Amino acid sequence: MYTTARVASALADGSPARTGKASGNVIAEDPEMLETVQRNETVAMCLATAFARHGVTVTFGQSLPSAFHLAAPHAGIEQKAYRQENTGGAMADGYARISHKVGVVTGQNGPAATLLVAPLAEALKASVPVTALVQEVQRNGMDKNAFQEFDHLKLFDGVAKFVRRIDRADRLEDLVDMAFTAATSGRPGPAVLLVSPDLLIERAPDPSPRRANLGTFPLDRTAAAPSLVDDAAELLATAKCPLVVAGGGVHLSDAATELATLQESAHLPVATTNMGKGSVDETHPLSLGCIGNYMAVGSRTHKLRPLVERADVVLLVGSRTNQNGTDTWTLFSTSARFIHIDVDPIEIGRNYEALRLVGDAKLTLAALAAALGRCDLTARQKARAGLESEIKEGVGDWRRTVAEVSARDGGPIRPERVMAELDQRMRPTDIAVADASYSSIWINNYLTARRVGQRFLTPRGLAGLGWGLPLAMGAKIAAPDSRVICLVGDGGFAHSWAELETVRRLRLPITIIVLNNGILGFQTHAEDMKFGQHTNACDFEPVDHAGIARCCGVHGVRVETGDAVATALDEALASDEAMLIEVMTDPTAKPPITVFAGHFSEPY
Ligand SMILES: Cc1ncc(C[n+]2csc(CCOP(=O)(O)OP(=O)(O)O)c2C)c(N)n1
Ligand SMILES: [Mg+2]
Repeated sequence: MYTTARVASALADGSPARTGKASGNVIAEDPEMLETVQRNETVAMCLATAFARHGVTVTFGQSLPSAFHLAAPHAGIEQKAYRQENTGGAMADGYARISHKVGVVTGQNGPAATLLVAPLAEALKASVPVTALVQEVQRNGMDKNAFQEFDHLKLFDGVAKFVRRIDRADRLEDLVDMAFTAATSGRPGPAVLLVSPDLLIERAPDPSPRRANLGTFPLDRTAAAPSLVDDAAELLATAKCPLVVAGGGVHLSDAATELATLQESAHLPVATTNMGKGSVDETHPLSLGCIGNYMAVGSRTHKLRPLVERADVVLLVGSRTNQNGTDTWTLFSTSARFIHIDVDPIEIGRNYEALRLVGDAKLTLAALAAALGRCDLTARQKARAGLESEIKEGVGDWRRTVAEVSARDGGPIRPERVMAELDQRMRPTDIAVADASYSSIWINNYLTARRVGQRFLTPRGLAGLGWGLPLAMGAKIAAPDSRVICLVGDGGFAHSWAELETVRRLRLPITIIVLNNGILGFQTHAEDMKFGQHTNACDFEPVDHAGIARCCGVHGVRVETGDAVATALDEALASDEAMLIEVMTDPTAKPPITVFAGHFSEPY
């Protein structure tokens, strides 16, 4: 039997193993071990094969655990190498959101593991199944302050649904299956598997009888009780002014088609939250657009707020009813009745007591549409024309309000101009991705979902800066045939611009638009509003983002006037390579955030 500890030490950090020999390449010095590794008869191969069984074809990694990554290609799994773990985790997140498969990120123990906390936290809050495979120190070094040893079980406890260490080869597949089940079942979310490098190069155990693919979500679909669905249908059919609010759970459940059927057949107006953007076609006459914390003048839904506020029956679908999605819980009438479809029972009634439809959105919406089909829908039919003209008038009013700013030539450029040019060019199959801060609002307020189920990715789990670019990279890897457009602010982009080299290396033809207003915009304006001044963190020295792109081998151009935006966009969207457009924007421009009303003249 070979001494796996020596090998593990060598693989863990590249330092020479304490073998007494000068070389750190100890596998090569041990013929039996070398043969096992080279023949791929290792636990690492067994782990890769188990991941492949769950449909994993891509991991986001940086070499470690090395034995896993060296074995994985033999199981059909390709490593997409990131430069930094924060962004690697967000790439896995973007990949999962688009592919409906588990996103896998891998990383080293200690410092690398700590950097995975942030992306897993976002994935937990946004209900995205990401599995992190994290290296442990070798088993005989545990609890001895081994190099980069850290208590990973505790570290990940608050950001994952499931955290386990694989200690024995013969339990490996059991734990892998539990991790994938945790990630994809119920309310999806992150799972973490910890594994020591010395275990990975042991000889593989006997083959496991496990055959299931547990790597797509939702894993299990359960519908709400039929009698409750009938009650909900009756409430909606007889309401004076019903409203559907679609959250991110609609996308997670792949339920957009069922929602569209409900909207059309029961004549129901549908608004979405940020995460639910695209779950309905926004060119449909009964689609309001996004509602939440940006409904001031300049918002598509500004004039539609009365329609939301007078709703007497609100159907919430896959929503956390969080602060932004409800404009700090002020959007709905206190006398409204709620029906809430959600796979997570704890979300139902958290903020609005509701008729509880615990279940998968797809199945439950289909059942609800069928139940409504058995109801008398005369009231709904009668109300439809009035609703459609109210929505048309509201959206028309918005377009007139923002027409001038959206057409402004010259500089500094207004983001509304950029969005107007982009919206004209968006295809139904395009995926738009934004970073946190204003970028999320620019895309969700100004781009139009042109089909049922179009995707707009925003890091709204925690609204962290730096997610935009890696989410877009993951999305592009998941959907290579879709054009992916990524909008980021200059502050947020600084969190992740190191990945431009990765964009180049992985040959990801995405369009990156950096809105360079030279400030932490949202932060600045929020402080100005609250304190009449802002701190010295808010203003940047000039940065040449197009130059940074070019230095990393990515085509970069700077645009300084509104009339030059179209040409740059056309070039980027037609290119089969990545391109970064740096847009020099007006630092006073603000999206229509409701709490700004009264503090800045509208539209801002
Ligand atoms: C990781 C992280 N750090 C800090 C914040 C707080 N924050 C929210 S918006 C914002 C300003 C973002 O500036 P920028 O990315 O340039 O976008 P802009 O608002 O200027 O368009 C900050 C610092 C955050 N959301 N996430
Ligand atoms: Mg900025």
